[in-house]
Amino acid sequence: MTDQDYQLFEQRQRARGIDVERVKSRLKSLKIETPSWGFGDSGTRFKVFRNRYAARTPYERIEDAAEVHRLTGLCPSVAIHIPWDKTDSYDGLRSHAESLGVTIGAINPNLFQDDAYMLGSVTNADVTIRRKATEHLLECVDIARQTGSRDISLWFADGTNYPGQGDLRARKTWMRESLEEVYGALAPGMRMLIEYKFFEPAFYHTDLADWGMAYNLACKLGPQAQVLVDTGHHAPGTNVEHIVAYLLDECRLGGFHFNSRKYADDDLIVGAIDPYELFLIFYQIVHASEDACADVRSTVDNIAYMIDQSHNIEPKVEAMVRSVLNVQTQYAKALLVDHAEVRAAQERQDVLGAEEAVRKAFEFDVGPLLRVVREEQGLPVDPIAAFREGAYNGKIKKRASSFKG
Ligand code: PSV
Ligand code: MN
Ligand code: MN
Repeated sequence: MTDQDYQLFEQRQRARGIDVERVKSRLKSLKIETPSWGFGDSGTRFKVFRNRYAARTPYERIEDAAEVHRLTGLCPSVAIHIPWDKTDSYDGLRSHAESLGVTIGAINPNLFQDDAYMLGSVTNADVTIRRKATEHLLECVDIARQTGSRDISLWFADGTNYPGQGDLRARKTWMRESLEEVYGALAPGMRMLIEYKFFEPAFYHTDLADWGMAYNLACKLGPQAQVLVDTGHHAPGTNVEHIVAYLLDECRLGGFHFNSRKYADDDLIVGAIDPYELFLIFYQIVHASEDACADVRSTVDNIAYMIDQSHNIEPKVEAMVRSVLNVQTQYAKALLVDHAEVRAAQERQDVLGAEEAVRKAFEFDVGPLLRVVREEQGLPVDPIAAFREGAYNGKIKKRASSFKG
């Protein structure tokens, strides 16, 4: 790739009326949160293949996250999972993160690991288990205060495997009661992000099966409750970008958990299987960022972009770098859509003209653009190569000496 490639790119985009400097500045402000659990040995329903270089403590997981940020400039915060990242001193964890140039992001409670939750957490028919679950959520709000986190990110494994196993409407009420209490404990400015999933680990029903249920709950709770879209949590064929557009229009889209799925909740590298879907999600976001309504624009500004992937066979830091670069690439392409061209085609009811106007942005090679953006930010032009050759890779290799396979 040469400067000529970039010059050509810039000329072509200028000729289309795209403000390339604005595209660059929007790319420079993209922030994607990485998950601590993606750096340790965790995840997958079948088997965890232990990785000899995986981070072993919350502190090391934050160090890996900081390395991803150092390489890409895209990941200034890291989400933590409680109790996986439990520590005696959240102040200490916070200072550790800040000393490495990152902050602690969303707090993810864990309501699926304890034996007590086998038949549900906040929806359990046993009031003492519901209480335990609510107390854990309140503990996470308290942790968020200490870490300076804005978002509490909620995913529930709650559901049933058989008709009649649970009272679906009672469970709905119990979940709302629990979340109302937790909502009441949020500090001003904090948000509760509500994630849905249509199956797994329960298979007959899940208590928050889709975006509509999460949306309804968020509306009942209040403006600090928002919906979190995990791209892996939909039935095949679901139009995820439509859900995104709908929630944006209702000012209830709080964030994303990015990953790719082929059959189930695979936690594969985002953009690896269906980059066009990711592009179309960003197309909706970029379009909404120009909305006439200030509340819609502000919803866009506050979207928490997060990765939710636990790599099981991939080298962890590299897989995370690949993931955030894939997100950046599709965002860059979405920034090249000429919305006036799309609108004009829509107005003349030109179906294929409109489709072409969107798709052509996807087909541009944004490699030269991203290279220049990285150069201007003083970042490695090829972050994966920089990681492979860098000192940090050597450092994590030393973890192997204490590896007990
Ligand atoms: C399980 O499906 C899951 O992947 C959810 O998406 C959560 O966000 C994540 O685990 C972390 O708890
Ligand atoms: Mn998720
Ligand atoms: Mn998931």
